[in-house]
Amino acid sequence: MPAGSLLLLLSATLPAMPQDATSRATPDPLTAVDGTACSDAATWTAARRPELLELFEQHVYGRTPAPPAFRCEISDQRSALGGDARRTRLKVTFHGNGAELETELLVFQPAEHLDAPLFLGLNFRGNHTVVDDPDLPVRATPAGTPEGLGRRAPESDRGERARRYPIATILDRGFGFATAWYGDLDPDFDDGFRNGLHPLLGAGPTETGPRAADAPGSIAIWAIGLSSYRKALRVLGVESVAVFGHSRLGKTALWAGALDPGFALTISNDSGCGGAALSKRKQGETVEAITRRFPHWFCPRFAEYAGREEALPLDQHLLIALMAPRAVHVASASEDAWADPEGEFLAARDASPVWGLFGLRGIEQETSPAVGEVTGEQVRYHLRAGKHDLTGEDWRRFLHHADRVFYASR
Ligand code: GTR
Repeated sequence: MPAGSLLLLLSATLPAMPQDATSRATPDPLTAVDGTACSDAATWTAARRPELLELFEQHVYGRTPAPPAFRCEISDQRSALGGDARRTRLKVTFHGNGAELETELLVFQPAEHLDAPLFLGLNFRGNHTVVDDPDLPVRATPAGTPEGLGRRAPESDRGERARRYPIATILDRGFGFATAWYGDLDPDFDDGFRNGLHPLLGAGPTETGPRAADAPGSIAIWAIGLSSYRKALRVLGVESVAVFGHSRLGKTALWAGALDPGFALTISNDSGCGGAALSKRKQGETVEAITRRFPHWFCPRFAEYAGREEALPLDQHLLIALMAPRAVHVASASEDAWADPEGEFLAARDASPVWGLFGLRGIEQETSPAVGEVTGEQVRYHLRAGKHDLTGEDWRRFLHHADRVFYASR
């Protein structure tokens, strides 16, 4: 019997598969807006990639301002982790439009391998929360709120988030680690875009009326900051960088990876709506829910799709596709329904055909791996048991993937 008839017979006799497993996210990553089929890597890169970037700029994150000017200064460099690491506090001062913004990048490098590839990501509560180190200044505010701004965080915050960042293990595995507080780049509340990098980039409030529908939100600014930090790391001899982020910072890592081909590996952890999860499924957090609570993360136009996701001319699998042919890793947690783990898997799966054009393998299985399992190659997905969080198990998967990307011969 020809394969086609078998398929027909099967579909006639079996109950319908759940829609997720059979249907593909739309639009098709390989068909350009004008209908051109992109059947080779060169056509995809020349025709499809730029229009996808443009779609995300217009409808989700906002247009990307020119990269900000910055200067770097090593404010403190010393041995750490019992001599196994060199720890650097790099002062990165952005300037533009007559203003300056001072930020700090905290960098750990294996002492014997200073040009090691490195994981770069933003953190939620300040560099002093990432590691318990009495020599680090407590300089971030307790939370990105108007009330918190300018208020010093308590000493007890030191190392408060260290469990999320297994720095010693990361270094032991031959990688560096760098992080900066996201609130330095743009405080995480809606202030009309007067603070953070927005005014320096000419992306602040307008005198003449409402912001343009495609004016960049906070995710865009955090992503641009990550790209600047990647470049700043060259001062310390680092050339190969993986960008990572959890939750809203996972959304940010994806947009940073999409914008900046300098990131060899992009890691999204539990990024959910506006990150790796498909918007049109409307599972967990919806466009309405996210733009109501966090309008400042996105460009104003994204809110127009609240309750009408089907009208979006894109979906988040196309954001993942923008990483091609570089490596991308999407991680979900089984109890994190708000981030729609299934929608994150489907987006990674449906981005994967783009890697095929480059002779690379993405995710080939139709259905999500079981809890505790991983799937895929250059596009990889894992589903951890448990809640919305960044855990040792997530890092074990990221390190394994980074081994393949940066140390293929290991
Ligand atoms: C939630 C938000 C999510 C996610 C999360 C986080 O409140 O709904 O989109 O970004 O915050 O960043 O922790």
